[in-house]
Amino acid sequence: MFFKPNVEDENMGLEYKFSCTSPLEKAFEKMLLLRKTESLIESLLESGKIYGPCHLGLGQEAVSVGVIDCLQNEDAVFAGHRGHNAYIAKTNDIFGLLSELGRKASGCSRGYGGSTFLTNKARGFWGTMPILSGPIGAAAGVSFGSKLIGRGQITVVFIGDSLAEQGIFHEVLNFSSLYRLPILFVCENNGYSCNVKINDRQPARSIVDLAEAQKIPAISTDGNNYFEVVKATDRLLEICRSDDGPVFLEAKTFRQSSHTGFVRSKDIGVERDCDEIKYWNARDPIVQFKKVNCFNDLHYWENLEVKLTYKISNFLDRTWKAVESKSEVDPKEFYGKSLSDKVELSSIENIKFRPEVFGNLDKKNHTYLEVLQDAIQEIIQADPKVLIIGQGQSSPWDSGKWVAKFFKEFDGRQIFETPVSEAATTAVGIGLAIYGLRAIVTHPRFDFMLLAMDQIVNQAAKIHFMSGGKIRVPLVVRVQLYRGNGQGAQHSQSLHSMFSHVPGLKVFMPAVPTDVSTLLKIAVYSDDPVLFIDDKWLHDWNNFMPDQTDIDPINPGPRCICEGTDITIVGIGYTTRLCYEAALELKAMGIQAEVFDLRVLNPLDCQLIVESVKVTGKILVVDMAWRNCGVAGEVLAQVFEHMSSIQKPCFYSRRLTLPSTGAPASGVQESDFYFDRKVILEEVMKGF
Ligand SMILES: Cc1ncc(C[n+]2csc(CCOP(=O)(O)OP(=O)(O)O)c2C)c(N)n1
Repeated sequence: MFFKPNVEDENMGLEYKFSCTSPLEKAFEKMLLLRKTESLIESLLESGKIYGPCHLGLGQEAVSVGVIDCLQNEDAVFAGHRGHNAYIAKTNDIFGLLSELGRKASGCSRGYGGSTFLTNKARGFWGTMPILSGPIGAAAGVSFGSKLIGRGQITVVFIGDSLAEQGIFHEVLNFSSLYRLPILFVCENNGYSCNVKINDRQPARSIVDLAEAQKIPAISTDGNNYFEVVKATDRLLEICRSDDGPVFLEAKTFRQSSHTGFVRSKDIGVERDCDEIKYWNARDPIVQFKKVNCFNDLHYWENLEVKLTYKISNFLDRTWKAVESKSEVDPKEFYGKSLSDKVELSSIENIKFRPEVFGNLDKKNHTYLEVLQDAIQEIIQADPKVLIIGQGQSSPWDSGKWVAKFFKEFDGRQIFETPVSEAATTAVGIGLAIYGLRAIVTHPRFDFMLLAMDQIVNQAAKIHFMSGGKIRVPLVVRVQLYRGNGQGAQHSQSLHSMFSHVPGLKVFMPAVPTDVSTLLKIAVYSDDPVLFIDDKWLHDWNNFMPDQTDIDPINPGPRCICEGTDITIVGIGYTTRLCYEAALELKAMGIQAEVFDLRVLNPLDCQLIVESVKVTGKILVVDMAWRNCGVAGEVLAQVFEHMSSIQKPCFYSRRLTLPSTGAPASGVQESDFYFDRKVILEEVMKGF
């Protein structure tokens, strides 16, 4: 069903009003509306009136209109980079689309997304995403969320044929089939990826085979024939709605335009095949619609086409004029700035934590691990909207240890064991988060989490920005950092610096046990994605538990854990423990070290550290990770940027980091590779 605008819609006065009332004529009118809108965009591109890449859907209208005609209003739609058709078919928001292409503040993503990031959740269109691997996983997450909440909603995701060449495709199909998600995958197979034919990219088998191999019912159909698309979609949706499992449609079609832009005869530097274009033009979806439907009265449909074309063209002229009159995005306004500046928390007053929301003070004499276990149990029990998904959650060892005590109680309700699919699991977490749940995705190692880098950096960290602030991603990615134990170079990497580089992603790395509880709660109730680093070498730490009642949930920066005036020492994760122990020894030697736990790596606020260096004139930053382009260097840089305000000259500044090599697998080499408290003491003494 087409979306019916309600009174709250922003662009109501600019709606296209359909003339046709019979379903067939209306479908025809919709296809023409899509065609004419894309043609207008093509000419606006040519005249330079709109900016940036546009992947036009000319020639592929029957797929979007056919599929979306079979949906209910409340069903959710995602699409990829070539998403204009699906956007219009689901929302009828042509003003929002054209404004977005014109980078106007009135755009559906407020001018921050452009052609490839369109969103209008109020009308059931959740998003297009320019990275090919984006929409499929987020759609699976929304579908998972709707299944858990029991809304009976179907999620549809439009993908291109090249996605079958990407790992995420197979991971998401596997995940969706396993959890029997109510999702319809629509592969618009137009035979090309940029200028490369499908036969040069994939072996001779059907894309449908890939879905069937995952036990997903699938149909391949003529995507240029509206009636065939509707027939296939109806059949698949019937299965999906009754059986609650995923279904797959391959719609064979052809794009009449080039990959991007307005020159139809060219595709990324090569001429397109004229015979092929001619062949497909004869099978144009609008031509086919008239032919199939003419009942020997082609004349009637051609007349209707002329009338509708006139009406649509007038509407588009008016709409583009309205768009031109709107102001462009404010060049000085960046949502990203506020993203990296502070934590924004959702209303949490209904969630009862003990003894208060932030800062559990009853955790004395417990280890880091015990505090972590207690905190996650408290969160899960207090809030049914919090979900944990990830590898190893059902195992009481390693990654699942934090939920082992209560796993059975919440298994399949709030805690889910997942396949070994880092990218899909993270993508599903993103979908759950944008659906409105509080998702915690957990990864057993940083090393494995690299397979989800795309989802974390390209999707989770960007969606709020690219949607012009319209979509929030309240996702926690909990990663376990585990070193040593002979695990070697692919199971021991501390990659916190790499992730701290990314705006839009907050990075928490608590060390002090009390903070573990507090920061986990802040992470879960932050409206933006947070990487929460669980440092396994701290799990048994219980000998230092100062209360901190004044933690600022909006700006939880570094924390001073030991006061002193002779040298400033900064620890990061596990090294905070070593620095603290070193400070106790230094005290006995008459040196008063001021020790900080950096705690929050992004946003990084070094103000307290700067103040300390003003007094001590000496700083040592200790990071059990690589030196080059690392957080330790960033802390020193921030201190030096404030040098002018440092009264006493800073005559000693050092970093203690790991050697620039992979972690060894041999125990003997490990004890040389990882430094201990004594090495910190030696470094400190160089400053005296
Ligand atoms: C992960 C990723 N790799 C590469 C690209 C660059 N890219 C954008 S569109 C495209 C072709 C996609 O082809 P297909 O999926 O068949 O969709 P079509 O463009 O034909 O509609 C490519 C390679 C990208 N956006 N994302």
